[in-house]
Amino acid sequence: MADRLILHGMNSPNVTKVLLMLEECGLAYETRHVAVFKQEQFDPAFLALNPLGKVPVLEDSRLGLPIAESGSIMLWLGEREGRFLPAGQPARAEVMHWLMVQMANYGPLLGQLNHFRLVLRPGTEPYAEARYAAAAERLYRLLDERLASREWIAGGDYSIADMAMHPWSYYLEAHGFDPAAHPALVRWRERIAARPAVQRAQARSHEDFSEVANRTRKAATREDLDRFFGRTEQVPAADFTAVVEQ
Ligand SMILES: N[C@@H](CCC(=O)N[C@@H](CS)C(=O)NCC(=O)O)C(=O)O
Repeated sequence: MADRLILHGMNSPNVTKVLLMLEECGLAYETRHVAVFKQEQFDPAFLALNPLGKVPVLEDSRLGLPIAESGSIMLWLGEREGRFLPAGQPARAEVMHWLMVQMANYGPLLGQLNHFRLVLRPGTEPYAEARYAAAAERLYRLLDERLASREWIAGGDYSIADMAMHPWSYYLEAHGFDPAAHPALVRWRERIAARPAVQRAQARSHEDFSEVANRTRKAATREDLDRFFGRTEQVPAADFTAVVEQ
């Protein structure tokens, strides 16, 4: 029986990473749109696939169990296909290292800056915005410096480390940073964007995962948004004075 792959997702960077890998490997796959602004990630059927209630999730008949977390999905596909994840060391360790750097830092910290700089009205949370802007500045700088002396992030060739980083690199301008000050990052971003598989992945994301009709963020109720942004409980105001003085 033919393999069956189903990607559950939305139009977002963590899902686009997986689309990049599926397209680079030339795999056939189906998609299921999860309308997160209408709380579909909390449907019992979806929570059975990923109890954390987040996309992407990949179902692969060859594996027999659903996998969440974009990084682990990419590692699985790299092993499955024997591509974009080097077999030999130290290239394999280097690719894994940079995949983890992306997963542990770029996704979460740039995601927080999205929230405090792009989602909230500017100036609402100056401490949080400044904290994550400083983290983002350091991360964009790190990437630019790394790419100044190499074509790809790790392992010598285009890999899942590049694919994981690429969709997030487009927040550079939206986050208020100057692309001219990050020339190596921009050149790398353009090299990847020119790949036919990347263009196919972006088209597929747009076609399959665009929020449509009454499933868009605009159609979200206050309750939908509160649940999406984790505002269901009152978050107490923080005073760090005592911690600093200790
Ligand atoms: N570390 C996870 C992050 C997944 C994640 O945050 N997904 C977002 C979309 S990009 C989501 O499902 N949000 C819905 C929610 O948090 O309710 C990964 O890389 O897969």
